[in-house]
Amino acid sequence: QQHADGGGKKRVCYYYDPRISYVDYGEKHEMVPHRVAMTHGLVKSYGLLDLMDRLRVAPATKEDLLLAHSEDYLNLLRDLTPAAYDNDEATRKRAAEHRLGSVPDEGGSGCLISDNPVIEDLWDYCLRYAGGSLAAARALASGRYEIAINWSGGMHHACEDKASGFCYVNDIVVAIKALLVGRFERVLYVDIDAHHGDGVENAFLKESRVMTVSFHQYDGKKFFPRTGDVKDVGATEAMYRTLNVPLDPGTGDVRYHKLFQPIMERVMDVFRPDAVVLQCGADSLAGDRIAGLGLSVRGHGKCVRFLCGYDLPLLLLGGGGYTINHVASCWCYETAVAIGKEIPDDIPHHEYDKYYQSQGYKLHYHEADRSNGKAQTKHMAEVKQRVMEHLDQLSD
Ligand code: V1S
Ligand code: CA
Ligand code: ZN
Repeated sequence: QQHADGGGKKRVCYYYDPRISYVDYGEKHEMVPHRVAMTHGLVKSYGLLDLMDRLRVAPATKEDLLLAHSEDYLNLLRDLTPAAYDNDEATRKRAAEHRLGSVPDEGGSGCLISDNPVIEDLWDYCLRYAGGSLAAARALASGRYEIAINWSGGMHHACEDKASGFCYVNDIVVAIKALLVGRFERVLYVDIDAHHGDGVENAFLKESRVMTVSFHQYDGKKFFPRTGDVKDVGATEAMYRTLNVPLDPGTGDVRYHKLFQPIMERVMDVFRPDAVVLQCGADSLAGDRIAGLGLSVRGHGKCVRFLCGYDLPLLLLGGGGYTINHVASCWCYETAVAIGKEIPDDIPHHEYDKYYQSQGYKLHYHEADRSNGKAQTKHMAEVKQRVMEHLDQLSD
């Protein structure tokens, strides 16, 4: 049951490792880890660090990552350096087998820009962001905290032996497995990133103790990773414990929540999780550089507030988000939602405040509505009906 007040004060812990924010995917790449330092700067400037505990933990180990990945793939990630990649043909071939480095486009465009580049300190980066999510999961399992946050996690596309969509290791799968061995019988995974949470979905397709629900942009199989059709509901052993909610480009707050709230209420009723993991990818915000959904910071945060309203341990993770000032505004606001503290719209003076000039130094920026009214309403009603029918199967 939801709390009537949508939450109240909870014990919150937070992971931030400054080393992650120096990671460089390359000049033309859209993934900018510095956005996590900007989020931290904003969180600090609003005084939120005093209202939660900071998790200071060692990076994950290779053994931890074996919860989600093959040993062969982890050995490659550990040993791969830009120098070996540039100078050795055999290394390039092996990397390509695991979708690392410049893989020619499927369409044959000849484009050599890589989704998953071989970057400096790749292994250290993986161990640190996964270590944060693992520590956060363990903090929840210890019972000391009700909410745990790692904005540098949420890398939902990585597969058992392949990188995908800017994600090298899947910290979410590692964290969920830690929750399952910790003390939780059933774990619910909710993914509000604009992309389909395919890596997490695939990892738990046959696991009836985990339910995965992804809301994502979906336009006729053109948008990465081209999966997540409403008809995809998982394998026989755990049928209907996979839910996909495809959304039209331009979907804004009102339409999003016409689906999110009733679907999540029903999921909570029929699955009755013991813990919840929420991937808060901020590329579902209006004005993102690569995705086309239209949530406001309040609309995105409403998903967090809604799930905080249940009396369940909650793990909040980052994910996508490519307009970095919007991302930092959103994750700072959601940190405040988790703590149960109202924060003013005016961004305080701090070391990164110049990044917010284009949004008038306000947390709640405004973007033009790009939605296409009627067509969307009809399609969304159909999606909602299909998803509710799947949930009826689970309740039988
Ligand atoms: N959409 C998109 C997009 N843009 C890029 C990209 C742009 C510039 C670069 F320098 C490098 C890559 N790649 C993509 C997508 C992957 C999106 C990943 C989203 C990740 C997440 O937000 O869900 C979670 C962190 N990749 C593709 O569309 C694949 C290609 C088909 C096109 C791009 N080229 C580089 C690879 C093949
Ligand atoms: Ca999603
Ligand atoms: Zn995304």
